[in-house]
Amino acid sequence: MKARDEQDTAVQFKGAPGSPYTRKMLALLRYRRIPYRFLIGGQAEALGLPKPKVELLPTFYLPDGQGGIEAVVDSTPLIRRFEQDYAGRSVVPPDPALAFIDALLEDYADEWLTKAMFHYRWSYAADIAKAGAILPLWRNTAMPPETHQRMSQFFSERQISRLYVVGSNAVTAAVIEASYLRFLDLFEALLQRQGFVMGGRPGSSDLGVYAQLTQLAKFDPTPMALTLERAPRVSAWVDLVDDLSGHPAPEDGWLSCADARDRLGPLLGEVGRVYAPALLANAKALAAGDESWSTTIDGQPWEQPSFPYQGKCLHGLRQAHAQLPESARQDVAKILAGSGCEALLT
Ligand SMILES: N[C@@H](CCC(=O)N[C@@H](CS)C(=O)NCC(=O)O)C(=O)O
Repeated sequence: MKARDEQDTAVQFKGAPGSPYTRKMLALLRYRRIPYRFLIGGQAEALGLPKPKVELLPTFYLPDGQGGIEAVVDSTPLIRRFEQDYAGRSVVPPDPALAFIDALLEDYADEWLTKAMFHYRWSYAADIAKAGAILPLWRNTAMPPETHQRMSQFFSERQISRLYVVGSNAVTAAVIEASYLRFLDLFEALLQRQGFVMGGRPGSSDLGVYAQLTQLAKFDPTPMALTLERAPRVSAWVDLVDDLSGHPAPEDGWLSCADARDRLGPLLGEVGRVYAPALLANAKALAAGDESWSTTIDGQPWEQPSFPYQGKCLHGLRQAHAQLPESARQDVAKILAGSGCEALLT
């Protein structure tokens, strides 16, 4: 009888190991000990599950409140929905100021670090060859060789043609790579002081960072070699976060607001150096109706198409900041002072 109940209560979702946001949610479900059913390839369709409005991985199949099932995408709001739906082992710090910093760093990982992930995977021959070979097989390891060949080619060409979407191009490549190396140095230094971005237990920012590192540090040959050589602790950390279902999640494990500036200041400085100017220039272009924009990031030229989703990210951060109690806004101001991230909030 028990097996049937667990099957019914398990949250169902579709994803792929090569999708960083899929890995983000897998790590969340394991850490929070939420039973899940992981669907790959065409399994969701075979089960007659609904299609999401925007086909993105991961896709969750959740109650729609009218007795039906709806297809839901986007890891950041999903993490917050599961904070409501499931009790215990929260990944959102109880301190509102720290929760805001956690959300900002999650966004940096989801929307900036992912540029390095996509750039390295579809810019270098060794990385293109490996991703092209493996990604289709993660949908179905039993596919015939000719199908595999065809899908490898199709997938590689499609993704290479979409590099411009994340802003990876000849102008920006050096900025992206330099930013990733700085991130590695900063995170390697932080891991010598604490086990997670959010202190002694993981926050949603840890899941965001882990998500991109599952590819950058553990799959794509070029950044993987760079990461191992330059940041062995970062490489080791990814393996630990793969499955934190056994982590004690101590109530007093969260980083204190008092320590946040000292511990997270350098990383927030990197966010202010690269992600804040990108978000602001993108928002300005969207407001003006421009299809693309150019600006200076890290003292170098940057140009890319306008990205409506990142307009929503900035709006979401500003809204979350505006809803903070006055004392928490003051704490946030202290933590962000001089990082360059303050510009996001004015
Ligand atoms: N903001 C979304 C991003 C999801 C996303 O972009 N997923 C990628 C795979 S990692 C995807 O489905 N891309 C569209 C495609 O490749 O067609 C999240 O956090 O879940």
